[in-house]
Amino acid sequence: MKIVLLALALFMVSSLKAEDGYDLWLRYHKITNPTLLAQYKKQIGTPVVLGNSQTISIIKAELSRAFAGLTGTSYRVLSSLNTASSFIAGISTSPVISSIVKKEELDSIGPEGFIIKAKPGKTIITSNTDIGLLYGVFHFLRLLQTQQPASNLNVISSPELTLRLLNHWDNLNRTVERGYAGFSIWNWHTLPDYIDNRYIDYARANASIGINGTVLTNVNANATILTRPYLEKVKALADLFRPYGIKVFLTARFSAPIEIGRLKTADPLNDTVQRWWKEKIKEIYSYIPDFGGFLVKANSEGQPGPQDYKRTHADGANMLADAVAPHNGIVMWRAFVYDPGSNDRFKQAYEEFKPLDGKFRKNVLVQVKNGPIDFQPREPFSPLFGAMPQTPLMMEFQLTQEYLGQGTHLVYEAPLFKEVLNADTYAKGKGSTVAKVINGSMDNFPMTGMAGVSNIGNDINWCGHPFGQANWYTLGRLSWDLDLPAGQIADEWIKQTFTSDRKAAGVIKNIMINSREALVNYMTPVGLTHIMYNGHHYGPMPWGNTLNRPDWNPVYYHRADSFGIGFDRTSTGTNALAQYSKEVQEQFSDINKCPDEFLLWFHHAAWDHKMHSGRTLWNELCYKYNTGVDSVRSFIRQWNSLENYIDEDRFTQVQQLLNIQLKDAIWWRNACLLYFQTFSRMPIPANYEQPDKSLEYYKNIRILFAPGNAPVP
Ligand code: BDP
Repeated sequence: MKIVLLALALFMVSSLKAEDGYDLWLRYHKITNPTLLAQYKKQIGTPVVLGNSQTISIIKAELSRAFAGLTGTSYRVLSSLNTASSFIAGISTSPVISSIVKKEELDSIGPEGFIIKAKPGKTIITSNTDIGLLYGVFHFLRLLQTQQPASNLNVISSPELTLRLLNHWDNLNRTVERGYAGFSIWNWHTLPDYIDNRYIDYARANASIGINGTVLTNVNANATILTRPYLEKVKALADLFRPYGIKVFLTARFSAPIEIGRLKTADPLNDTVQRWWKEKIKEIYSYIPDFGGFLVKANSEGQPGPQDYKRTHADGANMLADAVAPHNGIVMWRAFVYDPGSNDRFKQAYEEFKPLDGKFRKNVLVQVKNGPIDFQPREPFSPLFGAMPQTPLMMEFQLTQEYLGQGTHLVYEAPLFKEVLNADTYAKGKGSTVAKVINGSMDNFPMTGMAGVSNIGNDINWCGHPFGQANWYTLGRLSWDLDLPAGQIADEWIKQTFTSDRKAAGVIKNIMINSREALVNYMTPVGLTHIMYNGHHYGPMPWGNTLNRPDWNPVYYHRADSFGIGFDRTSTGTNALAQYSKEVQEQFSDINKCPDEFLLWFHHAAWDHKMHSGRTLWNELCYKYNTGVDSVRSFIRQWNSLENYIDEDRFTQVQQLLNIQLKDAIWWRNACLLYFQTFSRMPIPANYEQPDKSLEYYKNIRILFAPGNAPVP
């Protein structure tokens, strides 16, 4: 008996081929459950894909590849119907489809939606366009890969947001600002002549999760991208991406008319400047007829912008919007601004943008980071959401984990994203969630969007950390359907990426779902924020106080002193809370009612302040920092239990990274508690691990070359 079990275990281990992660969630491994396999084979039967276009060819190739992988049998995907056709994909105009799918159903799904109907032995996938069909096919393949029943389906699906975009912070020299997965995948040097296969796999991966646009270049923009040789390179990418439904966007450096146009000014109200942009944009569209438009970072962190000429953000955005409008282009104008003069960085975006509500052209969206500061482990929602009813606001999330352990910490971000989307702005009474602002339903905007700052690089597995892929996956799935629960997205991703073994998938999910809170606990519990190392933001530096701008220094954010810790944003402090609606203010303004996890965001609380947990604030900090470390220990134990379920390469890779994460979590805990203790003068309760090094030791740690801290080109 023992020998049989051993043989079985050995077989399981050796049957797991080493994987490098390149295939992402599109692995199409063979279905091992015989009942399901038989059912799928019956549904596939003789497959046919109707139509004729580049996208249709892509669909056929994907189906052949997927069906062969999933069933272990090769299929020829036919182009025309015959009596045996059992799997039919085609757009709605083909008669065989219109006889099965109702017109109202087709009308309801718009240009990108799809319909899947299946009964035993017959599957129909349809849509109004080839791109919708591609999405439908990928949805069907997702059902098979996640081992869902496929013989009785009635799926009618369309995207909730119109713009579902990746924002690459990629420089032309291939460094990636805040990139932790190697260099940029865009090889500008060899484009347009050399087409890396990775460009196509990138497009496939995005299409498989509904991402329909990509901003290729860094928000800290380089005007060179708008010159002819580079436009030829951009065109090559746009041509490749088009049949996958992906539009290309660029960042526009506001001073481009001076830098590459040899004008004396970039004043948006100057005729010559306006004309220059119109001509430049005409030129772009001559290369890329469906160019999406621009993403702009202006008058932020030293970037040029309309305020250099005493004009407003609206003046700047509208000038570009007018120039792209004749070509159906759009402008995404970022609200990430924080003037050095402001008394609270939290308030700046609202102060600059709220007065401009209603002043933007119809083809402008204002792109707002999820929180008021900067992609912290936990932030309250940005007060701009709900405050600009006459302006479509896009969500900007950060997939790359600049402040979340970068390429070495396992952090599944969907719980963070959901927390923000579900937050209630009360802008129009109870239930005015951020999701409803973003999806346009609250103020009736037809154009809506969500952007994820990309975590993709040229590492073999795309995202550096094998679990980084889950955050890319989340962006696509969530911008298609904001209601998708974080747990469901994780389930899908795990089954496609690692294993559909119930027990193993459950363990991985448990790690993922708890990972973000674990990170908050060992980095910035109780509402602490921005206490990372200067510049590259890797590791703790709560004592940081040497940078010129106060609001770049950690001490600005935590304000620890002998009385207590935290940033008073109530009426006795900077009154940033006043930017929220009354109901939101009420949740946070009373120090005794404010939820523990946001306490130090809004209050300067005494060290012995009584938390809801019953502990004093100091003891709560000790508790949370230790809980965070313990969580990582438990992730390691859980992961180690998966050795027989995951291929050796990825198993070992994640194992090693989790060990780094534990070292870092302990570093964070010890450094922060020792430092804050110099103010609280209270002991770390004896039931917790005591730091084994001194504060001086932690202060002397120098991380000089953390990745991603790319200088602006
Ligand atoms: C901050 C990053 C910086 C970006 C900036 C932005 O540290 O590298 O340029 O955001 O969003 O988080 O513009």
